[in-house]
Amino acid sequence: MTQEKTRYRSVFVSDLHLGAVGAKTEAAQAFLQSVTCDYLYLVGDVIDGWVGRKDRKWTSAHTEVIRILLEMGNAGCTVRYTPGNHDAFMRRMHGVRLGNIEIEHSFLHTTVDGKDLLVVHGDLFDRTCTKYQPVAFVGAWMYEYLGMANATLNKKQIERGARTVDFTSPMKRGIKKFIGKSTNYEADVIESAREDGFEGVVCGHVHRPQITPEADGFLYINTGDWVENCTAVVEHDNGTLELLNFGREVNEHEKRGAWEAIRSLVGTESRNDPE
Ligand SMILES: [Mn+2]
Repeated sequence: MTQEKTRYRSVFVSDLHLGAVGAKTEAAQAFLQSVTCDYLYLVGDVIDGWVGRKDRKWTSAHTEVIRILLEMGNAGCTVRYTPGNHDAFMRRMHGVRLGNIEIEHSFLHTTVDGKDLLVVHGDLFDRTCTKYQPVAFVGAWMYEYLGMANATLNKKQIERGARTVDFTSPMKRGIKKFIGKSTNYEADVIESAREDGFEGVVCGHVHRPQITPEADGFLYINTGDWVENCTAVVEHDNGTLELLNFGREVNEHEKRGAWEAIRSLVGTESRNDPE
């Protein structure tokens, strides 16, 4: 790739769900190829082992993302991978270091201006995943099959020369919203990280991207996902944390490097719903 890369000190991404039908893998790939950083945090649910087991679902695009991640490690970037519930099989590898790639249950990331952040996927704070796991499994399958039904419909729409539609987004958001709200997810994550002495937490899991400072300055950061929102959190060289949201209207980042190219891969449906 000849395109110039955008440099950040750190990049945080989660919920790529490689292997799942609805994953915006080409967009994730374009994003990862457009950045260079000292630290790349993979904040869980990178590979979808719940729905991606069947061979036909794993495409060369998914393999390509893995290749890019390995390449970033080889190029000197410290890649830190904290698995989530969909890639929980990777948890068995905690403590493993493969060159510049580290796998752990969670990480401490200290920003350049000295803020101690806990980096963790966050499913262990989601009671549907801990106490009511069958609910989480059913939710994941519904999520997946809605995506497949929509893809089938759109194939027919294209054959007929009609517009493609996305009827699943509101439903999928609804499922995620229900899971998040019913378990007080954010509050539990914040409370736990604060008690452990962190000044902020970077998590994923609920597909709700945000950087929200609490009243006491504690930072709640959710990296979002590459299924619904296409988001990443970056730390600039001066320590400023920023949420990049490729699923939203083009904003001041429009002119920055690969923004437009990634957006064109994200899809065209408008996303006004902040969740
Ligand atoms: Mn998750």
